[in-house]
Amino acid sequence: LFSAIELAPRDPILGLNEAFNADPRTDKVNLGVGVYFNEAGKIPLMKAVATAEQLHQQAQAARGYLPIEGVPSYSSAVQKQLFGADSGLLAKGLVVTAQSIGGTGALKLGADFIRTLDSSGVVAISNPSWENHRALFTAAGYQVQDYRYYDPASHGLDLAGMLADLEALPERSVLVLHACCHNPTGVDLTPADWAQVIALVERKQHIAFLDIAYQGFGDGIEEDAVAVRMFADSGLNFFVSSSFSKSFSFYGERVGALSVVSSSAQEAERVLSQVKRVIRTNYSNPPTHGATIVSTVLNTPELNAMWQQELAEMRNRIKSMRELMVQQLKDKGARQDFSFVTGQCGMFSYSGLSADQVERLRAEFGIYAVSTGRICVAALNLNNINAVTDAIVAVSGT
Ligand code: PLP
Ligand code: TYF
Repeated sequence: LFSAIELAPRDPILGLNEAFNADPRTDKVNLGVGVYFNEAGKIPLMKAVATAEQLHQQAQAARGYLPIEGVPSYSSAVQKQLFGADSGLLAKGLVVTAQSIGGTGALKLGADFIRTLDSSGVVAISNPSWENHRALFTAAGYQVQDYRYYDPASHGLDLAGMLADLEALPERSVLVLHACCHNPTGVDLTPADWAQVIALVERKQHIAFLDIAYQGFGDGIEEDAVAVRMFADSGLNFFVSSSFSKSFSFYGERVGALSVVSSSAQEAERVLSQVKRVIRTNYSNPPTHGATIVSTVLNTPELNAMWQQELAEMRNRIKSMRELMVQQLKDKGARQDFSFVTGQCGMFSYSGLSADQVERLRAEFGIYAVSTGRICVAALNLNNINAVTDAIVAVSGT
């Protein structure tokens, strides 16, 4: 049965993680995977999460099956975070939300549901994008194309290229749009840029699928929702995949959500029934623990405030690491100008380092980054940053 089966390629980023773990060097640094590490180099257990977990342990709750679409109080908290507590769409019942197995699960639910709609069958993802976008939509039966996004020369957005490529797609194509903190580049659209994208989506009848995996890592929870809020104001039907993996430091709990915006409450009810069908035929219903904890934190004012404070500290620590990195590289006489790094947003920086330079970082210094030059700024700390900037100067020349 399996004699002709081929070895599947490794996920480039998760494969890098395995290589890092197998590296015996004690001073190794992992800037590969997109995970937030605290100043001690550890994945934090947030205090708000630990408190909610204690409450749940004391409550000794039974573990019956959840509804197919998940914990109701979780979904309503997700909706408020994405669309705003005073959203007119929520008041009118236009948004339905299903709990999902992480943000990845939300993308897959959306992909499977959109296959049943009248779409072009083409999905457009940014060049570059999170690699799993391509793999996931290909596996779900779509033809995946790139749209221009990052301009290496300016280290910024190629808006004209992006708009031209979105324009050239067949009508009713699915557009995967990073709502904030673009992975891997750290380059985002401004509200004025989003307005142009929204007008184009409307004209071409494209199907927008906003992926928001880093809400709160850019400028703040509300600020990072600007794209979602602008799409909401446009009156378009669209999809949002969201995740608490990063913002709750909850990677292994797999807590995400798919939200769909419809034109009427009746339509929303029919849409939810179809999303539930996708869930039922995949895994029946979602797990209880993670979403219950997130719901408790978001719906308990003191825990919510505690969580927001912790998330702000994480966001600010990343920003200070960006600044220190740029300063150190300048002070150490790096030939390249790295000042663009402070303008990038979220966990990542597209550093401009070449694949050869990244390979030297790994081989000579035990510093792991993605071969595209993406580094996870959220993995830098005061103990490792000196070694990292020394090594970058060494491989990039002075
Ligand atoms: N979308 C983007 C852009 C991501 O970077 C990630 C990160 O893992 C995800 C989706 C998936 O998140 P999750 O780990 O919650 O599945
Ligand atoms: O881009 C990253 O590093 C994170 C983590 O298949 C990740 O989003 C990477 C690859 C993958 C799943 C998660």
